[in-house]
Amino acid sequence: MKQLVAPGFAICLGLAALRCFPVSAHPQASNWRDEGVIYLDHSVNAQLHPVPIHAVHLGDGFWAQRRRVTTERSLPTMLQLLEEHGVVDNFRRLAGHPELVRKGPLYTDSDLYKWMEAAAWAVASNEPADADKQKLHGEIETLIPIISAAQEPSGYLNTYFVGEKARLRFTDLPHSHEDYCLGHLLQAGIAYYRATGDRALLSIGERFADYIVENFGPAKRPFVTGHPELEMALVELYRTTGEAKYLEFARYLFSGVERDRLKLKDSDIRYMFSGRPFTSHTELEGHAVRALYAVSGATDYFTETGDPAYKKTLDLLWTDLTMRKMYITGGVGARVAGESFGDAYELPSEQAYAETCAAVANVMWNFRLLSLTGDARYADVLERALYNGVNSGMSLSGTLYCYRNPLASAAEKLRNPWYDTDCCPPNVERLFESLPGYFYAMSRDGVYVNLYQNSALDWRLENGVGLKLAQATNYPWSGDVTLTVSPQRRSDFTLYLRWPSWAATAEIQVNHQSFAPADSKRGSYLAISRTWSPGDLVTLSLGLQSVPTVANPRVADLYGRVAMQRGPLIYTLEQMDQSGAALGDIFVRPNAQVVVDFRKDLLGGVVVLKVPGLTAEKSLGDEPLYQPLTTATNRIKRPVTLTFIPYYAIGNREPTPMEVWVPISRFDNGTSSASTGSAGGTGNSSMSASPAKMSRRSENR
Ligand code: FUB
Ligand code: ZN
Repeated sequence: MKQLVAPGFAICLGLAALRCFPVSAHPQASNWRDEGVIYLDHSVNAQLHPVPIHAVHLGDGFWAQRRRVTTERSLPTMLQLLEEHGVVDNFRRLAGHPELVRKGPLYTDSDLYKWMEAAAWAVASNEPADADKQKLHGEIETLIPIISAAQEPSGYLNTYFVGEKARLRFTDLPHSHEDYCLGHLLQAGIAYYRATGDRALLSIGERFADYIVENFGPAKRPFVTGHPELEMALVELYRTTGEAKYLEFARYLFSGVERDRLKLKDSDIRYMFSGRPFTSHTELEGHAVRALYAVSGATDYFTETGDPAYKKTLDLLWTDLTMRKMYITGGVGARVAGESFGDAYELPSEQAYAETCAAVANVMWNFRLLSLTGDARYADVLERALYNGVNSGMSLSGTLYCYRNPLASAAEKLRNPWYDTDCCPPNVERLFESLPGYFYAMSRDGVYVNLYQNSALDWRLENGVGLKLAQATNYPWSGDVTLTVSPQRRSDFTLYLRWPSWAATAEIQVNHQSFAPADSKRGSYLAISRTWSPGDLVTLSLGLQSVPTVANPRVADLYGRVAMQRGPLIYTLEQMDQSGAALGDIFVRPNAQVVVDFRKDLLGGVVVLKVPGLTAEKSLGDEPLYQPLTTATNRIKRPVTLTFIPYYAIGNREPTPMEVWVPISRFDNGTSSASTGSAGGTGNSSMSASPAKMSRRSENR
């Protein structure tokens, strides 16, 4: 097979049926300050161009709070833990300290790289205090020479495969993680370059990438990514340097041609989600993080090349994820064994693996698909995973982390400061620190608001006209958003506002006049095309209701159960909030009136849902395992008020039984037959945009 790659020209695949696609031309010397988390300004197939992090200023609000904790608590404590567990010493050992012993599993290098990526995005952003930024910047600057000194003259860099183990390099590709560590090194180097213009870390990654490209390939030694990650990094490296060889190597990795030369086993191929042609996949299987990093990289590859076979496969796999294999939290990975996907509709709650890294990967994939297409359904999934399955991954204190994110638990201790496999903590950190780069994107005809958050955008339209957008909102507690649109001068463009699929209604006013966009439907972007003048005011009111949600009956574990969702947030019961009613004896009456209550004092300030329920008078633990249906339906129950908290806040007080999917009371037929107990709301129907002023109120669905 002949491969021709010339940026700006075409990529041609296959000798027999030669097909060529235009390849994006990424200029060699890009302007580092203009580059977003992923840099798509020159990507021929990208509909959206994410703005750089420094173009976004966060005001007080949900993500500002989470990011503040990340910068001020998580990053400092995590670096200390990485030091304590020898992760930095593993590099120092190769840099003049042979007396140090290598510690930890063979992929620890990647944990430090992820931390550095997170710190770099913090440095790139506007919110951290100068002192914090300087400290983080200084820490990266201190680490770079240590890493550099561990790099061999050939470019090879890995702290595990050294000395005695050097002979094992690239001999066990399915498990060695040399590729995975390089991927994270490149991503850290790119982030640091985009934050500071300093190529020092990037150059280290490039040298190792060059070593791989020079030594491996179709006519050289065979290579496969045992843990996909490198693909994404190589495409981003191509976008950053303009060097076509990196995109070409990504193509080689996706071609899956080395199965025979590497004697790969079928089980390895399934587990790795690589080693066979990417376009031959028909379902998501194997190790969840590997698979989702692979599809993210393939989306990047498609964004640059436009090979239609990739899009077809990506569509198939996305449908498989969202129709059959994703938790309601956006978490992914049903099985502990192999940290893997389960079969279709296999979504157990308590046994769920739902590794934080997999939810992070879900966000990364959907961000790429969103940028590729401008299709809001990807933003819906991104938002679901971000607010729930990723957000649960870090405690409110910023110092404890979930590795698994189950949807039910019998008081398991879910949060720990450190894991021997510490992949998840710095993964959440890098995502949170890069978040400002996700909120807005530019397109050829205007600007997209992907996520609602108190924030300001200070950037420019693609015709070069400066644009400021000021967004005021208390999202996700409120669905009201106000935007002040200020182009540098009167300009024609389109403002795209996302109508999340969870919102039944979306009302828009432009300068106090109702505005009805054409083709408006939930789960899409609402296009407001007009001549904008500085100071134009847009208000968006999203119908924010508590929505009892059921799963497809094919999910056996969830049949007869309901989860509460309000806006993008999934809710859960924790035992300690239920006034003594045992979680195992509880039924919810989902169609009864829900009362929302903003509790400033609770869990950093959350809206709780008070939902009428019933509890069995006698513990269900005393009932027989099997009994006639009529006996069961006649059991005596008494009314209780169930208090739901947002899922992301689980396990922040003490280990306690927890449950997202709650059995539905069969007595509930939509009419209120049982007392709502103490949940009786005030009936105040106006939800203030200010959480502080948000009092208890009833929500009718
Ligand atoms: O193998 C490296 C990381 O450790 C994976 O991404 C996680 O799933 C965990 O296995
Ligand atoms: Zn992880």
